[in-house]
Amino acid sequence: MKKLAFFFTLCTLHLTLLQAQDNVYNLIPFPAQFNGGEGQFVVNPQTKIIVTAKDAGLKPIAQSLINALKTASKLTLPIASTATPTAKNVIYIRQNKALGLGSEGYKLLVSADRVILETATPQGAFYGMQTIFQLLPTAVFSPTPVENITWAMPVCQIQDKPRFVHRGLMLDVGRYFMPVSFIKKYIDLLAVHKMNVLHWHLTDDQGWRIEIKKYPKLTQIGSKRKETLVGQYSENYPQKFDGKEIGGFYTQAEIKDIVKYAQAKYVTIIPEIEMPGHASAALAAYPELGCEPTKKYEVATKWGVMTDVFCPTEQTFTFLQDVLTEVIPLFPGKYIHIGGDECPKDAWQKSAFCQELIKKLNLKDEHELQSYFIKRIEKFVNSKGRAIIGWDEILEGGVAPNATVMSWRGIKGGIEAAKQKHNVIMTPNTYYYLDYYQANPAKEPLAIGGYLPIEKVYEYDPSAEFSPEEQKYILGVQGNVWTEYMPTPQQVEYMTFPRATAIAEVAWVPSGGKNFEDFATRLKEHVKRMDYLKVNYSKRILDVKAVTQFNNQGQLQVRLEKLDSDSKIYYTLDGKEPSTSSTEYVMPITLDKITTIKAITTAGARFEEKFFIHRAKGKSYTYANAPAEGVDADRKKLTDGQVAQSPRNSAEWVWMSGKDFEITIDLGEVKPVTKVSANFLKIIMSNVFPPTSVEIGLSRDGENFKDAIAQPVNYQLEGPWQILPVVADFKTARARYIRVRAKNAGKSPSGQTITIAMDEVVVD
Ligand code: TNX
Repeated sequence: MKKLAFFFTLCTLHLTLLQAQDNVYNLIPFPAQFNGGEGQFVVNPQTKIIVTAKDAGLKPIAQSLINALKTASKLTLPIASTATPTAKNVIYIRQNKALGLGSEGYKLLVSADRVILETATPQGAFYGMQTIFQLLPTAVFSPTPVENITWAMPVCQIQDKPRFVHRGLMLDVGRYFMPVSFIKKYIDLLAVHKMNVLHWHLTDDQGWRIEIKKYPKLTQIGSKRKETLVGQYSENYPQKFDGKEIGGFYTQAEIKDIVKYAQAKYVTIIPEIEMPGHASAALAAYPELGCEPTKKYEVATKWGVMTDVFCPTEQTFTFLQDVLTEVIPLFPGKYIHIGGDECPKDAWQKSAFCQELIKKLNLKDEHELQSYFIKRIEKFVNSKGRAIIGWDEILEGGVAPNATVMSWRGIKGGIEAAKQKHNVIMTPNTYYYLDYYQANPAKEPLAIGGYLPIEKVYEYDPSAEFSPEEQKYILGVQGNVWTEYMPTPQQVEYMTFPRATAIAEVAWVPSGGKNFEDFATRLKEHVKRMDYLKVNYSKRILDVKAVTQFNNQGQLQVRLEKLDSDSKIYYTLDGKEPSTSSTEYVMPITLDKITTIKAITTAGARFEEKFFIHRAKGKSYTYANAPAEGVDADRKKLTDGQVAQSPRNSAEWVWMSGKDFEITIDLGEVKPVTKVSANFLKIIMSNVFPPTSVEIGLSRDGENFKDAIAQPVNYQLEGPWQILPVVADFKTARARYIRVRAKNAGKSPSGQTITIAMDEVVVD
């Protein structure tokens, strides 16, 4: 919530706050230059929109306001074509070529008498209009009339333009086809956020989704897979498939329609045709394009990196050039994305043809062969007046001369490309992979992995670690939405928003102009716009999160945190449902026994979590065999009071590969011990096996362990992954040291090294 006084001195800020009627500006992305004011411009039945004859090109922008107000307020504003400088109660939209805010910038003045939107181009006017929508009451986004609203805009002065020219989202329709209506909705949402690129990932191992007239089998065969893996790669043993055919593709007519739709919203669509890897679907249709033409290629039914890739034969180049010859005219933008990522070289290594070619072209290895491949395609695309974009792997073996690089494996590819004076688009998986979890994986719908909460997405600075010279090559940023685990548009919306809203702000506001707390407060109003637009965004923005810590007396304290600063938290510790008459949360809660904290917030969120207080909590322990470096680096995970609830939170577990898992906990003094338990994982597909047996022993001196209880761990090999508890009941023993020894079974039935995963040793 940027307030009237945001840029004033502290003293003025104080005075204005006292007036209690501050204007509130919930603008996202927040404008580059902004001054608030007092009072408001009220839209009423007499309000006119002015667009003069010379600016007729801006009429569609004016019309969008008329339409929205007509729908939400039943007001029908007329467009007038003559303007007098002193006219009141008008919204005047006009072109000003000398504005100096670039082709996407605009200037907006809202006073009590009139609103003036000035821009050099219709695109700038479009963005100015998005700001007008956000200044109006949120109900202007309503698809049905809303009563009892004053349709007013708070007074302000704005001069705005984006930081980056590329502000995008990538949508993967290769893994799951998404209907045309949804692609249009996605474009609408990009535009609402002043984003201007849809990178459309149209082909992958699991589906080819664009009609190519010369090669009908691409869609007849390549757009359909016979079934899909159930759950994650390792979730079931053996892996399970759903037996349901998945298909779908876009005809060229549909694509033209979508491109036209996007143009009206100033969204450029960059098509991606993957090569030389991620080609299983194409090879299923045309096996002669692979290095083993007699192989039975199939449209892939599971996820991951496949070894079925295009063979760099003349036949393949002819095919790809024919495909591009049909693709290029459909998409009027400058760029064609040719993929280039994750191309295993196995098939090329085994192929006599490839090895010959490497020799003939005097290449060093298969990486240089890939580089030759991409350079040849680039030449072709350039000859059609277009430029290529490729994933950062195209740097390996030498980057094609005019290529733009998309840095996805972190930021190093981007920096490397900029050093070589190539343009870059930053889409690092470390910040912008919207297929990663955005909240606790144990409570979220299945996702690919990782953990990227919105605050981390927001925090990313695209120019970090680039030198000032290298920064000039950054075209912009983009969130990537890979859909392996997003079979429906609803799930895509859930994963994309509101994290993409954070990306939109990073892409737009000047360097150094962001503030997460302020953003989070504005976002609370912004999601109401999303409600009107029927977007299934993640409500995690409202969530309460618990962070545990120990005070200096060694007591466990729970801190309740939330992203927005102006809602309040009320909680109970006795299991009762909380209400606004429960205790208000003001400081960390100290716990001395196993407790369930239940909380609500005035923003409508609910929270519930059980905290395990046990005798070993916060106590130190030692390993007989240290786990791999970086795993449990602080030696805290096994006694931190947080009991991992799901194998998906891999960071909560301690993994020990190829060895017995043995720890000794020191309670600090001899204490009564009645029960000791620990959890182990079974993930057969990943060679994570429970121990063959677990021995839990007690000692007073750390040397002589008595009363050891050894237990076999029983489980079934087949079935889904599992958490297996082991409990040793000591009734009335006393001890200072507790030793847990879990025996590694050695080799799996298929001869692989076994990993043991354990979490929280709970001592009662
Ligand atoms: C890597 S990012 C891929 C995609 C996957 C994604 C999953 C990139 C260029 N390739 O094929 O869908 O990881 O996060």
